[in-house]
Amino acid sequence: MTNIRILEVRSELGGRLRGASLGIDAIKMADITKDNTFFYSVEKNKQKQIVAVKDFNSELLKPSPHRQAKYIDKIYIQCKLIAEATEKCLRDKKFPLIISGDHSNAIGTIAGIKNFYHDARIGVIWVDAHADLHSPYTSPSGNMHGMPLAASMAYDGSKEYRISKREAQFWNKLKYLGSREIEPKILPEDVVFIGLRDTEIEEDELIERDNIKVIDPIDFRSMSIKEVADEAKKHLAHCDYLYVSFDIDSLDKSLVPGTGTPVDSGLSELEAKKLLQLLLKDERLCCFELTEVNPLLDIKNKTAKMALEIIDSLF
Ligand SMILES: [Mn+2]
Repeated sequence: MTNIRILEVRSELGGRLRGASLGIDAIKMADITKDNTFFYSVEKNKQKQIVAVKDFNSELLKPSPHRQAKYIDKIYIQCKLIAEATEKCLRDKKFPLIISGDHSNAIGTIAGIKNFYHDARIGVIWVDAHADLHSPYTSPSGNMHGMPLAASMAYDGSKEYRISKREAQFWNKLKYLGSREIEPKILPEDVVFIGLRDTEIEEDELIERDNIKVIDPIDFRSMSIKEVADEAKKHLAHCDYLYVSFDIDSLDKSLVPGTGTPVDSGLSELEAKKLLQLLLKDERLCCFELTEVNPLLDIKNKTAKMALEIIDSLF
């Protein structure tokens, strides 16, 4: 793929542990040790570009007043900026390659895609150990990196926890950010999970109720990677465009110690590369996001090196 623009989105406001904002720079550090650096090759080619989106991570120095959706007010502003940058990228006919801090940023990415392709059906391939289907009403932690898909699908879930009026207002703003009407940006039949293996009951209920397609580790061990990619694409055959959201924790825990919530039984490096290569070949693919690399939790930059290897093999 040649005509790309890298969007650096450093926000880590939605994370549980600190450090995901440093993921992009750790990936760049891993790049510097190579002969043909990926980022330089992007920069020197005028067709390709790198753009940093403003972040609000300094807000983390103060506690958030929002218990059920930490920093939701700032995350809303952040996601608006991400949406604008993503939409501009598509308008400029550049492919957005988003390297992001924590996964809550994907609310902005999806809003930006929807802003640009407002009448189209957007298929989402969520390559992640987690479903990210929590809402402020169901989250035991209040960390918003567990909520981006719920926001994009306008899911509230079972209303287990009470939330404040301000939290409810901002949650509604996030749910409908990038949609013209008060309607979900993403429909349940337009989502495929790959590598999902660490969910909570509230999320399982939604997946079951709305029959969301899941290809879990048991499935991808019994299928070839090509069959996994084909099945995902077939399930989304009715969609006009595809967005792949790649959480580094979809890989096995042993390969990616530098991420907030590592889980075992994940993808191998080869499986991830092959899978993403096949998904990225689809002509409908309009955006790719890599997220949740956290060098503060890493061992000698292993996870950032892995992320770099994967991006380098794709673009
Ligand atoms: Mn995630």
